[in-house]
Amino acid sequence: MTKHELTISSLETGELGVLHLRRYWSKRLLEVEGRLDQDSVRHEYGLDFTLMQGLGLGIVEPPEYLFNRRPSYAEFEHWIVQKRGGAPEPALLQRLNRMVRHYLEQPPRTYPVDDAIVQEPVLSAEDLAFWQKNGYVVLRNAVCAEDCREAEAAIWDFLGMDPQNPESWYNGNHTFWVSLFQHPILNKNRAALRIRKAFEQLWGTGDLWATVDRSSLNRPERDGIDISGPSRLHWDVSLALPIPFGVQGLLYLSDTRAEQGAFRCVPGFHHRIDQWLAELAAEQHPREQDLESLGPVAVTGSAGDFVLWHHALPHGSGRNLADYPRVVQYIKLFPHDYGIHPVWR
Ligand SMILES: O=C(O)CCC(=O)C(=O)O
Repeated sequence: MTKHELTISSLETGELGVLHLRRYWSKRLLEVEGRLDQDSVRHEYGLDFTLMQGLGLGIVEPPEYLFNRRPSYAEFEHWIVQKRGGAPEPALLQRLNRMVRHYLEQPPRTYPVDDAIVQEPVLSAEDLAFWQKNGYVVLRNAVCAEDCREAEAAIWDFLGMDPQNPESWYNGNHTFWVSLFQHPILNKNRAALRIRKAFEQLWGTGDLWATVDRSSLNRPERDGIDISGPSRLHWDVSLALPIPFGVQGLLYLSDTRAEQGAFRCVPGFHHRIDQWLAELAAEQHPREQDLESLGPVAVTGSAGDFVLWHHALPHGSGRNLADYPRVVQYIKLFPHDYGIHPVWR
């Protein structure tokens, strides 16, 4: 089948007036039919990503909806309004459209921006020194206990499980991830001021967008079966060089001990990843190496603590060998122009 040349430009809009949205819709529909020339649109990946996050939709549900329903553009816009409980308000619309134009006109920027001054910082000089050395840091009490409890309850409720009844944890077909996106308490946590400030400090800019990501509920292992999700160490970023600066994050919604499936990462690996990659033989795929031998550590925390890590660190969850699930919300704040590598390695 011949690949289709995209005819819709980023500047064409519909009722909502959101730049690039019509092109995004068109790309996904061509993709379903196997008619999208991926190479010609690779450079737009960061734009698609930011637009979907900025609209408060995330990157899981919109492609799913488009793939399954193949709607007209008007129907897609209607679905967006329903999902987010209204059209984007004027200030957001303006910010989104400014972002699209900037993305199309300006090359990516190098982060972190070192000379930026963040008002009322939340990470201390010691925290920042720890971050520099290890590539991760824990922001204590990022979210209050009540908001954690409410978010945890929303997740239990969504999964139809009872936190007090372990039998209910294993009844359905839940594995690890929780695809609950637009819940008000999850949105509230995404907007938590201390979390925003921490990301601002690390990126060196206040012009950040928040992801609308999944959550997870990591149950204790049962009958020796490992049900702990991404416990294999991995990266979520392309390993094509240069790897741009990037920060990921997770919020503990329940207290998490090391043996309770705590987050794990290899401290300091961001300093040596280039060298490590260079030393691999051509036939050695980096993602298939024995990453456990690199020395991961478990990062524990109380409900409300937020873990930030440099995306060049191999990381993953631990196996839950305790007696209560680990419940986590993933939150990442990022600038639209940090230069996601167009090639996946
Ligand atoms: O949940 C965790 O501890 C790890 C999450 C993870 O591996 C990821 O977000 O890529």
